[in-house]
Amino acid sequence: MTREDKRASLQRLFEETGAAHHEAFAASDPDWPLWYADYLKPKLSARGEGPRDGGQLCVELSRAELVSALLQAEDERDATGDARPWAEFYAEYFCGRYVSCSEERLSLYYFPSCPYCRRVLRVIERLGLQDRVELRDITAEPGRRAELLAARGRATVPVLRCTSSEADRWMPESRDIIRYLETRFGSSG
Ligand SMILES: N[C@@H](CCC(=O)N[C@@H](CS)C(=O)NCC(=O)O)C(=O)O
Repeated sequence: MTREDKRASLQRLFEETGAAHHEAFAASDPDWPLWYADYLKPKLSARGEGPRDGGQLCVELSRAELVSALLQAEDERDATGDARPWAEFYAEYFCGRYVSCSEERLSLYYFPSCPYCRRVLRVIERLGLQDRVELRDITAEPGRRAELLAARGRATVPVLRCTSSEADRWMPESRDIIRYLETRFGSSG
């Protein structure tokens, strides 16, 4: 499956989830992320085997992480005022965070005194990825900070940039980055 196939499939899955939720709750539901997470979790599983929905993401999300990601997607949609249909926005958001491409070049935007960055740097060292992940210190290289700002609208680090012929995606959140690196390059990956 190409990244675009996965994006389109995720969009269909979000649309399906929204419709199922609408059927279950005619009125608004303040706990919608919990309901969505329970509906989505088996269908998003990294190791799922469903012909249509299995293996959508490159990491296995817990229920709590899924709830958190749904809330963050909604927050980002609200903050950016993105006019696309919500399911399309969510699909792009989840793809950016959790779908990997083949033959990616990896670079980490960071600065040395940032504790979240240090957590990621320790994992890079532990997994022996020093030659695999290019380090881009945004305090030493203002051009790197400008790239980050242009791509994400904010200079918060760490961010792992994954570039391939298919896509150029920017993965924020130290937890996500660590899990991605461990899943892809660790002994259990
Ligand atoms: N939840 C984020 C927190 C990242 C964070 O707070 N980074 C700080 C540096 S330690 C930062 O970049 N602050 C500057 C900004 O947001 O512009 C993570 O775990 O990666």
